[in-house]
Amino acid sequence: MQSDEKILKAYELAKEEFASWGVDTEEALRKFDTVKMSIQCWQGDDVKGFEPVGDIGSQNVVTGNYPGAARTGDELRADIDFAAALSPFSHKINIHSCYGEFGRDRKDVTVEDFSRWIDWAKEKGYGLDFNGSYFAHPMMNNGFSYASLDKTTRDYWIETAKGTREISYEIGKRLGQVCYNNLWIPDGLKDTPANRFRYRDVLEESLDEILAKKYDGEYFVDTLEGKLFGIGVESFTVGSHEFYLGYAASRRGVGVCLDTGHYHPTEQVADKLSAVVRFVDHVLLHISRGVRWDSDHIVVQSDDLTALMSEMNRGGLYGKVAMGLDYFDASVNRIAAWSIGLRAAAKAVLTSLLEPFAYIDKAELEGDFTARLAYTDEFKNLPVNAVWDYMLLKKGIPEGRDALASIKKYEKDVLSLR
Ligand code: RNT
Ligand code: ZN
Repeated sequence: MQSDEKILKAYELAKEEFASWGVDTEEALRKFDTVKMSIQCWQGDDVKGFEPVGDIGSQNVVTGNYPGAARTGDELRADIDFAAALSPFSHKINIHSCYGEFGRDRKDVTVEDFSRWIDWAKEKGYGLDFNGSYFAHPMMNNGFSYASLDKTTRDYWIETAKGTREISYEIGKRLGQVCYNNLWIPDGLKDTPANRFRYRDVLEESLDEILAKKYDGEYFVDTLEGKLFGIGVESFTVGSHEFYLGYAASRRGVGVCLDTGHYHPTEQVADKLSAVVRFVDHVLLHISRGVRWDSDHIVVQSDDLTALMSEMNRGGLYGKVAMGLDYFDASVNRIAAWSIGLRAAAKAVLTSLLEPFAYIDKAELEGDFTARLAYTDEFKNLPVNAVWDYMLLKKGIPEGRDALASIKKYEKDVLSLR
């Protein structure tokens, strides 16, 4: 553990260094406190949820069987609390309709099935976000939900989706803050379809029906999450990025969710923000780490993540574009999985707030691309970590080594007894 004195000394030096670049570290820290990050509940139990559907194949492929997964709502909430305490963000918690606690099917759940989540969120000061679960269910029809050509299948999932909007709106109202209702469906084909138009006609019609009812935007936002491909649907995904982008851009009030694992591996979501936010009313980011494909690896520090947050800050998007983590890894301690991702995302946010952007912006305006490149590379070595340590100290959050030690202790005392 570093001594407080050392952290404070290093911070004073870093503060001077940033000031010499025209950056006020205190201002950056104040801004940091306005940024919210949604924690994906499903990292804690490998996207299983609490329905009595049995062990049915899922469209979300989870790797590993590390001991200690949460088995009940109370265990999952306790684990999330533990991870949240290791993160400097203010948090929302992102839940799925398969996490209702009274054993009802996801078509029949109402806001009451999530009352424990809501009471807990209220008590801890978290916001909540919501998703319909369109996977791992007997009514999935060869991997299709409301883009299915089969009417019975489609109708079941359309009703389910309508219900999730009702629930999200009620959650938002009860918590007095916006609840994002994210719609992601895995619907797609292993091999090349004969008629792509037919599937997309069906999806458009289903969405029109699902989204017909309007809700008060203060408490509720719809987002549609596209995807390039998934395991088993390599050739065609009905709800592609372009489909939802076009859909959302042509309807007021509908948003899109951009998941950083859902594009060709060399595409960067950082590059998409400035294009999307001008035409679509709401944007939600799912922060994930694809390794070769949408592999939902734990988020760690990377150039892509830094670029994404940098773009958020440069575009003034904090507070406008919502953010949540989205990955699931069962091969390591699940609490560590949350904490590593949260802390990596938080470091990227802090880095973005400390970036002496004016230097590169000015260089670009003046056509001095030499200076733009030189400064950009120089900024990578500014003493962000000294500000990070100071921020953790001020918030009473353990530094890296201590965070890991506390997770190991929780594993021994709590997780290993499950
Ligand atoms: C899947 C999507 C989706 C899910 C969660 C569980 O590729 O990213 O967001 O990960 O809803
Ligand atoms: Zn996602």
